[in-house]
Amino acid sequence: MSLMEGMCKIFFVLVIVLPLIAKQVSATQHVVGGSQGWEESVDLNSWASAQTFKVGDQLVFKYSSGLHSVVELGSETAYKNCDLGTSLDSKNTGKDVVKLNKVGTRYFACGTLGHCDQGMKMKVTTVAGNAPSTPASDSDTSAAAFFPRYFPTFLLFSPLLILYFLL
Ligand SMILES: [Cu+2]
Repeated sequence: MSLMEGMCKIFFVLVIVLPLIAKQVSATQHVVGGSQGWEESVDLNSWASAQTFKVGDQLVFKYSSGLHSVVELGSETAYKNCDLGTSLDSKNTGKDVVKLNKVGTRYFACGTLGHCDQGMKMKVTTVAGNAPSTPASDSDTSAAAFFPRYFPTFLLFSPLLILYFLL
């Protein structure tokens, strides 16, 4: 194998194979409320319950800046009572990104007077990165659960690998 050939193969792996692997395991961006965005008219908790939020994913709140805002609340009680006074964080750019960096439940509400009471609030539960959306027992986190998840990737790569060794 010539040096040129070797370099071509390395180039192939770096440019074609690695980005595909990276894409497969990359985080998901969830646009809150779907196409309508962070709006009073959207049933935000219905939207949220249809999603699977994994550690590393991001929430993107899209709305008209000045009309709404995003306030993160620290507890279920604050969430239930729309107690915005004890907020953990507040954003108002109209395109706010929140990273879901750990497993657990987080609470968001609109900071505009009256909006939270009208139902503009949402609860988000984040699960572990490679776990299914329902809590898994220890046996489920083994190769048996891992393999089906990554099987499409293997299928995708096998022709590429065969091609690679034939070249
Ligand atoms: Cu609002």
